[in-house]
Amino acid sequence: MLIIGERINGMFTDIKEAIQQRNPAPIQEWARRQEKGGARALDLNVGPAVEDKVGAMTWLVEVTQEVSQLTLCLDSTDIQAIEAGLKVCRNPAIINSTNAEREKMEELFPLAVEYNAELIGLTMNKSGIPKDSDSRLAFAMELVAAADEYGLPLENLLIDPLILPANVAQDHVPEVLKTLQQIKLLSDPPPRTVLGLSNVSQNCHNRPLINRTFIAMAMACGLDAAIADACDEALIETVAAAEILLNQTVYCDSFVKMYKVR
Ligand code: THG
Repeated sequence: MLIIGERINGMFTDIKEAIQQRNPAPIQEWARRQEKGGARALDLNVGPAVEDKVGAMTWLVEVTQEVSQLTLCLDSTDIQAIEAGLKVCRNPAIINSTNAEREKMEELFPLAVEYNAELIGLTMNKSGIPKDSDSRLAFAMELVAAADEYGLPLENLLIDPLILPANVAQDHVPEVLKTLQQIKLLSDPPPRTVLGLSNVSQNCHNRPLINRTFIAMAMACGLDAAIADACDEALIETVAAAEILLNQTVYCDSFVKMYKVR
């Protein structure tokens, strides 16, 4: 399981302020903490409140790279901000994200090819997120077809079936699990899958319990990566145990420790 640390996101007040003041310390501290926790990539999102998204994303990439070699996941709906981030990334990045809308795909797939980046494709279009797994799967198929059309290697495509908060969209949760299973039947080799895990528990009680229960279920349905709270120790332990139980890693007594070391 690839854990992409979620914490460098302008939706958090400390990150928003750090971006406004161009203060690298909180960004670099969270980069270190997430890596120590078990993250092997870092999501970078300037947040909704920032005016100069291009300048902010460029700065986020630069200050994060000063302290971390991890893969950076450039999270923005602003294509200019994504491209600015790609320009300063030392290592191949993850673009987060395109949806299945033609206008979006025709900009973001060529960008991913040009920068040898991985690309997250959301199973939605202008009309929003569909409820049932069949409609999510139809968008997944369009994303797979676009990878072929634009020459993006299928290994570089990650499909996100989009999980919503369980307290407002409870009936979506099993549909997302079903979509994860079905995506694995789309092609051979199948595309990989990713989720923004913490969405599932927004405004719910006992968020960590909901998050770690859901990630174990999603892993059993084939989930490959999650944008998640890498500093939640119980979550990382759950992921390590699930990898053992799914026979994805060889059992050893110190499997939790080994998960972080890898
Ligand atoms: N798919 C993809 N990318 C994504 C998401 C997704 N990026 C953003 C998001 N969803 C994943 N990241 C987060 C980060 C934080 C939270 C949820 C998802 C979160 N934040 C607290 C909240 O809203 O309650 C903020 C608390 C605070 O302000 O301190 O839960 O689905 N591809």
